[in-house]
Amino acid sequence: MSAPEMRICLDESDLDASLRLDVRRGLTSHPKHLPMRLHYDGRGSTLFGELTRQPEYYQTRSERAILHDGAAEIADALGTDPISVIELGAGRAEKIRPVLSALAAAGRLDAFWPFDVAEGEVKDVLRELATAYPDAHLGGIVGDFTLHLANLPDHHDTRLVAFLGGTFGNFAGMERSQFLRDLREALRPGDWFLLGADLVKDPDVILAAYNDAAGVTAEFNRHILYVLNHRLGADFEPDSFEHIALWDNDTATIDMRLRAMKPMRVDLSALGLDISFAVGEEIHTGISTKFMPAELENQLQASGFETTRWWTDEHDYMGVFLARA
Ligand code: AVJ
Repeated sequence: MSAPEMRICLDESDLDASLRLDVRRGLTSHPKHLPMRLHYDGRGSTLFGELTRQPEYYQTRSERAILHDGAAEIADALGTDPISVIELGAGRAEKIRPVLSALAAAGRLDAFWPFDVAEGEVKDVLRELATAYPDAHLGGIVGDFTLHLANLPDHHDTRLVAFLGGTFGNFAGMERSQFLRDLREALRPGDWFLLGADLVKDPDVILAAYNDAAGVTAEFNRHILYVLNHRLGADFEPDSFEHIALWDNDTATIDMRLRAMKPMRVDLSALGLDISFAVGEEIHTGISTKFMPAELENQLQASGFETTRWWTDEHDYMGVFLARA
């Protein structure tokens, strides 16, 4: 078996440069802010895994149930042609597996391409999948799906781009529309888009998912300060910041912050920055928007997709939408 093809759209120096730029820009803004992606280094990913196992965090288990129960229907809805699957933000490619297996069982899995920022993780998951899907062409894309969608592989068959886990909700409104337009632009008529999205529901259920009783979300949120200490030689005291998650009913959005519990001055030596915090001052660390199905279908159609079908779980907590370019 030849080594999987790798498309490298960014490398460690690019990641380091964007880290430094985003942190400098975010911590000298008013209000201060940091990009959510910085949470996900090794420990951050481990903490996130623990977070998804908290009883309050419904997203992962709800979407897993939808994809497990609906995989055969989704594969059928894709027609009868061989399919090349590309998963954006694939991680360990656990979320898409039921669909890969349903296509492989029907002899229709032509190729699978995990797309993620971490080259090592992409290579690891390709090694794992070579055993599970020996007849599929495997390749990896190392990139940022907000910048590198023009690099999607093209085996001249029908493509399915999957974007699961509710990460779509982390885009701000304009970014979301831009992402959908860029993706539609990168696809051919007849290609497919499989989108996992968190649905509007009782705000108490949503707030609990971002404030679990065990405090794992709080630890996950504070972890971004450990990342800055480690990567930029900062001297944040993470325990002097309180995890805050607010629900904005008008925008159907969870808004996460870290609130300073005392006045502080933080030295970010690698950036030559000295940042002060007044007591109560906050760092915005990310949003997570929830969707009404009809609203999401409208957004997809406005971006040049036709939504063909969508599936949900027994509680109507999450939605998996299949749209055709
Ligand atoms: C993995 C980005 C979808 O926004 O719900 C969970 C990340 N942050 N709790 C989300 C997260 C705090 C999660 N996503």
